[in-house]
Amino acid sequence: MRLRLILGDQLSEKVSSLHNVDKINDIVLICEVHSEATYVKHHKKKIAFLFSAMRHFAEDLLNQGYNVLYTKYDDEANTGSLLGEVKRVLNIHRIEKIILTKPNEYRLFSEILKWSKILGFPVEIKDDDRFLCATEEFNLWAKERKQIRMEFFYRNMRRKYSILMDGDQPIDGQWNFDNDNRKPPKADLDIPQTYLSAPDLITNEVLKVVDKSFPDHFGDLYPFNFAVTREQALEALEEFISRRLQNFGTYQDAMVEGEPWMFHSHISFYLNSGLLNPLECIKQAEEAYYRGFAPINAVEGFIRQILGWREFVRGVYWLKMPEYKSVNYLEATRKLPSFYWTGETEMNCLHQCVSETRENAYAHHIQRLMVLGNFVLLAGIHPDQVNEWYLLVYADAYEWVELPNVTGMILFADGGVVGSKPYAASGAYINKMSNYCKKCKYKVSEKTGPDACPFNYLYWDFIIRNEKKLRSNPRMGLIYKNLDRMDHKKYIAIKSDSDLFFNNLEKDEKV
Ligand code: FAD
Ligand code: DLZ
Ligand code: SF4
Repeated sequence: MRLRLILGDQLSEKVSSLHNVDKINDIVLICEVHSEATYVKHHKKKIAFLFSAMRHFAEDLLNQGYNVLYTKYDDEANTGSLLGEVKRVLNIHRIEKIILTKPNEYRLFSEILKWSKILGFPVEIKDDDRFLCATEEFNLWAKERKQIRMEFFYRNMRRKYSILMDGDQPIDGQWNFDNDNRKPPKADLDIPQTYLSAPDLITNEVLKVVDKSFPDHFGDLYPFNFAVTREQALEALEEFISRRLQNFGTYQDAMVEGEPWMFHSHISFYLNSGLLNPLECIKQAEEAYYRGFAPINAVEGFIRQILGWREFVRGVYWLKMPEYKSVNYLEATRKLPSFYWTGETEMNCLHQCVSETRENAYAHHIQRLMVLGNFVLLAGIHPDQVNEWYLLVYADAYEWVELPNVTGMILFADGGVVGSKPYAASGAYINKMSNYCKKCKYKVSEKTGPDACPFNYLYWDFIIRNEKKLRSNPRMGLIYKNLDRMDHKKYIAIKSDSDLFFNNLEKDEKV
């Protein structure tokens, strides 16, 4: 008899820990535990989503004849930790071996590596083959290069899986159609509603538990409409393909007040927890292109996110951990402003993005990168503070994907592993790609002074502050030429506006 432990983000019958399972004799253990629910204070919706998805998955396995042991969060005997729950099973059943799929976070992986010694039991950790690029394969690819870049990794992955390929060339003659994917939002965009699923009995029970047990966690628990089963997640995917994929590329970078979901897919929660498999999402999008249902810029753009970015950041995570967690190339030191929790700021773009994050446990990529991320980069917030925030506010957040996006993509704290230069931008970018500035107290057209958009002077303050580290970056040359030509009066105004802004931030005054 073997004990097969399934973690909350491994909810797939095809997960490697279930390979060659003996349905009758082996025990499948799934448990809701305090340690995993609180290692950061996850958004309430994230906990509710995972607990409900775990319960539905366990029920599904039971119906198929598996021998499932399930620990509910409020079970009296619940020890509160994965190790404690495993020990409870070992005390009662004659187990020969524990089998699990490698956890996707370094923290838990290193803990579990010690189990065999602690328990005096064999523990077999199998690779997570739900990803399309094995960590060894990524490490080999990275080792052969002085510098790793997502674009070249992605081309290899397209070839490997023969996705959107014509022989060994990309179809339509281009690997990447990003130039067509930067349209600002039109005024009369007709944006379809996101997938909504009504809570059933299981979900309602979970919602009560979360409401009662995690009152001090961030975020709104209600309304709760996530998919919680594989069938529902497949419906969500199908809705995306049929209703939003056509416009995914064109408006990929656009932001509209009151429209948190735009034309994105909203499947990251389901992919990262195992309800959806990455290749099936890629294949469905590819098929939509071949059926003439969606244009190449949309389909290629969507596929690049999953086959390219998602696999690339996971590769970087395992390549660079554990050192990656403590890098701080730009030596950022400030603490995260309180408005990242409350949304109380006069900067309308940040107010909108924080409020939507609190309501939905979701923000789309450009909100995460160019509004929320841009601000913490320009303001020099310490990477630990930023990482903690991103890891707990989003329902799709796990360290393997969150850390490279935060430390690498938004903060440039890795000195250029994930991106070749910082994604710093002034208010002009946000104004071009959104309608947020229209209702803002600040004026995006003003560069300095009390009414000026803070992104405008903070952008130059960032460039000045980090000159030593960034001037030699070939992609920053033009920016530093502009700085050299800057009028002295403007330079002084930028410095004094920024100092005043940071002083107010420090005093926790409303900015
Ligand atoms: P779409 O825009 O529809 O994209 C489709 C899929 O592509 C996503 O579901 C996701 O699986 C994948 N994808 C897209 N961009 C990325 C990326 N940069 N890295 C990895 N996968 C990507 N994604 C997470 O899944 N978890 C996180 O914790 C997370 N944290 C992020 C933090 C920051 C600072 C930034 C800039 C990005 C982060 N992302 C994260 C990536 C991306 O923003 C989300 O995957 C995306 O917003 C999820 O929404 P969607 O499913 O509608 O995505
Ligand atoms: C995120 C999460 C939460 C909130 N709760 C649980 C849980 O109670 N039980 C569990 O097995 N997993 C949970 N998870 C997911 C784990 O944190 C995740 O498996 C690790 O972080 C590795 O990616
Ligand atoms: Fe944001 Fe500046 Fe626009 Fe206000 S003016 S919404 S702060 S970019």
